Amino acid sequence: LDELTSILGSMGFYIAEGPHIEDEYNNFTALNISENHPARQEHDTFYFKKTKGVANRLLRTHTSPVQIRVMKKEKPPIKIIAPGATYRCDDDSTHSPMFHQIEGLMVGANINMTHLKSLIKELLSIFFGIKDLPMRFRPSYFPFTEPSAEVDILSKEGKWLEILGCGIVNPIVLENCNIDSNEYSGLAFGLGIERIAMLKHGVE
Ligand code: 2NM
Repeated sequence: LDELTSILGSMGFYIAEGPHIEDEYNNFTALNISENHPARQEHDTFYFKKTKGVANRLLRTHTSPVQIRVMKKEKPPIKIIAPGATYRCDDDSTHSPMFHQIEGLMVGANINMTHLKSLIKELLSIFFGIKDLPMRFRPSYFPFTEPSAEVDILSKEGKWLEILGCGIVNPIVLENCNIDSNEYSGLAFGLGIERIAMLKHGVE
């Protein structure tokens, strides 16, 4: 967390924080994750008991609700990272019910895929300390970005390892936060800290 926040801080990103207890709107609805999306069902999300007249509360399943809160409150240009704990109702040898993420968000005029690609390449090259780190962008899908991509890096063993997800912020998400999508566009990325730490330090 410290290494990644320090690299991204030197690139001009500000740290944003938010509550770990969120509501369904900030965690799902604002992010264009529909009512019947699998991630919303009880098995992945820790829900609190429902209270009449109060929005349904849950433990945030990603740090994206922090970006939603910032976009609702601030005007572009926005350049933030949201590091912190996230929670999913998933517990086996490869899943921990609490883990950490860093997500980044940049909103401004004419932000596009070339900015996203150069930013990610710079970030991963510095973090892994490898110049010209072999990297590939694979087309992917997230409800909150369009287009979306997953990024792989080539390990010393010659295997491609999935390392992060990213994309251009879906205009629907900008509009949900009252940001004019004709005037502004955004890039976003998210990665899991435990996973990237294990890869860097060779932990199985
Ligand atoms: C990811 C992948 C792609 C993301 C999008 C946003 C927001 F709020 F701006 F829409 N926050 N984070 C994002 C985009 C996260 O994680 C794998």
